[in-house]
Amino acid sequence: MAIERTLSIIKPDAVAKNVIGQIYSRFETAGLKIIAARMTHLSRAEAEGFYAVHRERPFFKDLVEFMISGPVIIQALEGENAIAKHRDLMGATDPKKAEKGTIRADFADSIDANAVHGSDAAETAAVEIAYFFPTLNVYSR
Ligand code: RTP
Ligand code: MG
Repeated sequence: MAIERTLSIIKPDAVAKNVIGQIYSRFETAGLKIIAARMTHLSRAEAEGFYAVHRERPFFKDLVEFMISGPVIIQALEGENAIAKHRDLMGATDPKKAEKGTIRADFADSIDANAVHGSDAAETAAVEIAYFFPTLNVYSR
């Protein structure tokens, strides 16, 4: 299986719930290494740029408002099959539909406040990692 990288965000609701460590622990248990990380409060322009693919969707405005409502933690994860593995850990977009034991089932409140983001494909992962870590120094271990 290929070693991949993916972009992960712990969204403002999960940061506010004080579950950063619990979410990081799930990444580590699943064999995903945190190879870059930073905490930031996104500007409106940063959030709009990140979610540009969703610009025409009805939920875009609410999504941007939510993502700038408080600090987030952004990380690049690396591991075997990292993109799909991370999405399995997250669970379905709507926490009501997320499988038991997933991050969204355990920590998310709604489809808007859904705790985490994860890249959905190799191409988007590369773009998203470069968006937030333009000068990524990878600490391979
Ligand atoms: P993400 O990008 O955050 O990892 O989540 P995802 O792939 O599961 O969902 P996506 O379709 O990419 O949508 C991005 C985020 O927009 C919000 N959303 N709201 N109200 C709605 O119908 C709706 N649909 C999506 C969610 O916060 C979702 O994570
Ligand atoms: Mg998505």
